[in-house]
Amino acid sequence: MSYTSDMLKMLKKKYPQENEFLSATQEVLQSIGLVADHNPAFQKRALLERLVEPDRILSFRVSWQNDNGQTEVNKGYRVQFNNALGPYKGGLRLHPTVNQSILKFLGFEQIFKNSLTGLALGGAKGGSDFDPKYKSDNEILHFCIAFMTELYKHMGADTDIPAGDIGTGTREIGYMYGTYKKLAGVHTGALTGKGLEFGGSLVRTEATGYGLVYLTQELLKDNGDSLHGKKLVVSGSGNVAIYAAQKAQELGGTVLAMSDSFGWIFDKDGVKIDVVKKIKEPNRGRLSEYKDSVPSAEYHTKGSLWEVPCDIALPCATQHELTLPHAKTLVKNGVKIVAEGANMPTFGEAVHHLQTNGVLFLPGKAANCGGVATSGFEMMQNSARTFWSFAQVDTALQSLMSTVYQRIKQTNQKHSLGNNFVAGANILGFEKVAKAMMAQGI
Ligand code: NDP
Ligand code: 2IT
Repeated sequence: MSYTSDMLKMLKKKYPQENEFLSATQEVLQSIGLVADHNPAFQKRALLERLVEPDRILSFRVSWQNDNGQTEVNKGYRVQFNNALGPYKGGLRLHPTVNQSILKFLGFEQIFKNSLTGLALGGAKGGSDFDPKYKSDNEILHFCIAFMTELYKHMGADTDIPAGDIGTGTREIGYMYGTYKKLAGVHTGALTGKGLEFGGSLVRTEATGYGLVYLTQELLKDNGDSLHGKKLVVSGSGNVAIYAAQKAQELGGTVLAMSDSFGWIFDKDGVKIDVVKKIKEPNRGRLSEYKDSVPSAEYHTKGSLWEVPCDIALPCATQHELTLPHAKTLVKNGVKIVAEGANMPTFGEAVHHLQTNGVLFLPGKAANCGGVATSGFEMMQNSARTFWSFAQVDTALQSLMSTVYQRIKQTNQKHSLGNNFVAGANILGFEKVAKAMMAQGI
C-alpha cells in the first residue's frame, strides 16, 4: 500500500455515500502518487489527510417567501476547503441536486484548479438546493437576500470570495452583492462576476467558455492544427457552453449540437448562438424554443448529443454527464479532442477509454480555469480601484491559458506522462499547494 492509496481507502470508509467527492479525490490521488508517495515529510505532517478534509463546512437554513406568500425553506452551504495559496475562492451553485458531496467535490477540485491559474487563490464552493427554474425575478431576489443574510458573515475580499456557477449568473450575483454590501457595510470585491457598473470585470461573463477554447486552441496549435473547419458538439447551453460555442465558431469551427437538461438541438448549419442566448439569458428558457427561430434545426428529447459525429467534444453542462457508452460512441465517430468546460463531466472510466484510444483529453481543472482566473483579474481591479478594457482582460486570459498549457506539458515531459493531461494537471496543481501547506506548518 502507498500513502495515496491508503488515503483513498480511508475516504471510502469515512464517506461511503459521497460519490462525487470520492470520484474527484480518487482521480487526484491516483495521479499524484509519483510526487506524494515517497516523501516521508508529507506523511509526518499528515499532508494528504489535511488536504482531503475541508477547513470547514458551513451549512445553514435559507427561508424565503414565494410569490404566493408561502414561506419556502432551502439548505445553504459554503465549503471552505483550503486557503494555503490565498483566500477561499469558488462559485455558488443553485440547483435542486446540490448536497454536501457535490459541494465537497467542487471545492476540492477548485483547490487544484486555482493553483493551476498561478494566482493567489484558495479553494471553496457553496450553494443551495434552491431550484431557480421557473422562479419569478421577485422570487430569485428574495432567495438571494435570504441566502446572503447567512453567508455574508463568512465572506470578505481577503477571506472568502464567492462567484457564479450553475444557476448563479450576473443577475443572482447582483442581488447577492446588494445584500452583502448592505449587511457588511462595505463596498469591496467580496464577490466576483459583479455587474460592470459596480466593480465587475469585462470578459468575466465570457471567460470560462473563452478560456476553454483558448486551451483547446493551444493543444491544436501544438499538434500543427487549428479550429478552422472543425466540427464541435457542446453540451449545456448556460454560461460556459454559450461562450465556448461562440468563441469556437468565431475561430472557424462549427457547433453542430447543444443541450439543456430537457433535450438537445442539432443544427447542421451551425448553432446560432444569438438565438440560444435569447432563450437562456437571463430567464433560463428551454432549448426546445430554438426551432421556433430556426425551423430547419432538430430538437430531440431521446438519445444523446454525443451521438453526433464531431472532431471536438466540449462537455459544458454538469458533473458525470459523459458516460462510458458516450465515450465509446465518440471514439467510434472519430473524435480527436475532448475538453471539459464543466467540472468533472466525464466519468473516470470514460476518461480512460478516451485516453487509451488516442483522444486528447483536457481535464476541467485546466480547461475551465479561465473563469476563476478572470475572477482573479476582477479582484485585482477591485483592489487597485481600476477598470481594465475588454482587450486587456482578454489578452491576459489568453496568455494565462497558454501558460497553463505549457506548464502542464512541461510537467508531463518531466514525469514521462505522454499526453496524460489529467495526471500533469493534478501533479502541477498539487505541487504548489503541497509546498505552501508544508511551509505553513500544520
Ligand atoms: P449554467 O447554469 O449557466 O448552465 C448550466 C447548463 O447545464 C444549462 O444548460 C443546464 O440546463 C445544464 N445542466 C445543469 N444541470 C444539468 C443536469 N443535471 N443535467 C443536464 N443538464 C444540466 O451553469 P454554467 O454554465 O455556469 O456551469 C456549467 C458547468 O461549468 C458546471 O459544471 C460548472 O461547475 C462549470 N463551471 C462554471 C464556471 C463559471 O464561471 N460559470 C467556471 C468553471 C466551471 P437547464 O437549463 O435545463 O438546467
Ligand atoms: O467552477 C468554477 O471555477 C467556477 N464556478 C468559477 C469560480 C470563480 O470563483 O470564479
